[in-house]
Amino acid sequence: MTAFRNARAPLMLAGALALPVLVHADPCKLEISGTDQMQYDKQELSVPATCKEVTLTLHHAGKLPREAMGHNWVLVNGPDLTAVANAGMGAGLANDYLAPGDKRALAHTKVVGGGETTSVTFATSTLQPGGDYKFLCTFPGHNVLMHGIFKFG
Ligand SMILES: [Cu+2]
Repeated sequence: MTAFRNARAPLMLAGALALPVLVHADPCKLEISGTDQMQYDKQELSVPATCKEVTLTLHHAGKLPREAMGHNWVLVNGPDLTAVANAGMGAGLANDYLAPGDKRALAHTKVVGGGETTSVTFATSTLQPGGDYKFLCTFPGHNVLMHGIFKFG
C-alpha cells in the first residue's frame, strides 16, 4: 500500500503542475477533429465575445484521403447552413467545396485528409454576441452528420 502511494505521488505532482496551463489556455483558440466515420469530435464550440480574433484548428484524425473523406470547417449563420452546403457541393475539391465568393461562409478552412491539420484565423468584428451561428463540413453529403453550434459571447 505504501509502495503504491509512493508510486503515484510523482504523477499527482505532474497533474498539479499541468493544471495552470489548462486554466490559462487561450479561449480564442479552438480545436476540432474529424474522423473517417464522417463525424466531428465536438457538436458545440464557444468563444467569449472578448475575442477579437479566433483561430480554429481542424485535425483529420482518420486515414482516408481527402478525395474520399475530406473535411473542412465552415462557419455560417444558422439559417444558411443547408444553402451553403448545397452551393458548395458542385464547387469541387479545388474550391474546398465552397461556391467561389459565397459570402455566407463567414470563415472556413481548406479541406484536409487523414492525418492532416489546418487552421484558420478570422476576425469576430462581423459576429454578433449571442448570434445564431453554426459550423459544418461542406464535403458533399457530410453536413448531415458534420455540423454543430458555434457560440460567440
Ligand atoms: Cu467532412
